[in-house]
Amino acid sequence: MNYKTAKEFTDRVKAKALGQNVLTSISPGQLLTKITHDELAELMGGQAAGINMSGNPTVVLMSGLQGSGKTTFSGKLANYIRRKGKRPLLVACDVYRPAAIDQLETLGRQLDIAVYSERANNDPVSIARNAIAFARQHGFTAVIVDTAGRLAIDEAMMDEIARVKKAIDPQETLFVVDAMTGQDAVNTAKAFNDRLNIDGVVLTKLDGDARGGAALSIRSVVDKPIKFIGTGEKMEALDEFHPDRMAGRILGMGDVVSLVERAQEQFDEKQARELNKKIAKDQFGFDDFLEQIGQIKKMGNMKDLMGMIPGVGKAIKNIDIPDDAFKGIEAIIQSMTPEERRNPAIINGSRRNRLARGSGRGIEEVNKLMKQFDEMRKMMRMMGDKNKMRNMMRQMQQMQGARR
Ligand SMILES: Nc1nc2c(ncn2[C@@H]2O[C@H](COP(=O)(O)OP(=O)(O)O)[C@@H](O)[C@H]2O)c(=O)[nH]1
Ligand SMILES: [Mg+2]
Repeated sequence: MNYKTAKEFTDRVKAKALGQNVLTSISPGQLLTKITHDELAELMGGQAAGINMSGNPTVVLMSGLQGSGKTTFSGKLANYIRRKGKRPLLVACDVYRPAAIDQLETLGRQLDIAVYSERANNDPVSIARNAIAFARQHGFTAVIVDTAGRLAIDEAMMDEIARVKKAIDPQETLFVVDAMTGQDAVNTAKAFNDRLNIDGVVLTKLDGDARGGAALSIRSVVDKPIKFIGTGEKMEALDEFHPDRMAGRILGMGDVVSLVERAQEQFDEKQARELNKKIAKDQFGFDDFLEQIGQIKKMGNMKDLMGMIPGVGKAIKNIDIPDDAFKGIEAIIQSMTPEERRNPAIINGSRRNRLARGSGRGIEEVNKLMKQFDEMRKMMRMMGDKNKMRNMMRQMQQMQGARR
């Protein structure tokens, strides 16, 4: 990304982050991730940009280098447009390789979508023009023109596609680019946009390892929306481009963002302030602990929540995590008298035995909880630092959930 864009971006993230409340159930790092995510999504266009289907027929022109996925995408788009109620015609304007026409015709047969080609004609401009006339005559309401690409940008290719565009005046000129080409994609996008004034970008091969940083760079250099992404060779693998999902992918942060959103929904500022006061006065007791657990539980199913933490989702996929991960802790706390909850220091050996019997959880579990709680309070006292403490609590609670 260029320096100016990057600088503006970080300034915006900074400004937003400085004014934020840190919630009890998420860490400042997670909150920052969320802010960064939202700004990234904004940078990539905020909303998903649709395709312009006005015009009868709607004409869409494909452009891009060879191998970027133009022909594949043409088929996917025809399929997509048909689902939107149009009657599409695919047009083979890649006249340099007979195999290219075969490829499009195969796709057409597979999808049961008509393909227009002129094998004896090697002028893409007249083929495209003829195809539009053919579409009008035969009641096709959308025309998708697949073109030839070169391995690198060259003047002959640019000139040819510019002439095709002029001849058919499409509603949409799409630039198709392989997400795996990284920064090269930016230069190519710029070259095509300078020459063709494209309407949108299609980022293909996102089913691979590419994180999608190209989406950011392209957007900041050509300022044209990314409209679709390709996530496979199958004809169904066409997705509308959603800036927010792409931002998540670029950050590689699993679903931290939705985790934060849920926490923000559940967050009760007044409660949090009271909690902070108690901690400051070293009055954090089991009732408060119970309340915290309640807050976490409100956020949703334990396994779902854990799955949103980057790296954890996969690891716990096949592990059975009961939804009532806190059940034991809750049972023990509920067996305590109000005095014990307020002042855990009085919970001696005989009281512990009573709690174990009362909760039906066994003395080891009671001891474990007492120990954890004790450590937690020690930590709070020691640090007197609100943020660090919140982290600790969060970690403890997560640990507790994972172990059970
Ligand atoms: N994995 C994956 N492969 C793709 C995708 N789009 C296209 N391809 C493959 O990339 C290769 C080149 O695609 P093609 O449509 O022929 O590119 P063109 O030269 O621009 O017409 C083919 O093998 C396609 O199957 C995609 O989104 N994901
Ligand atoms: Mg092709």
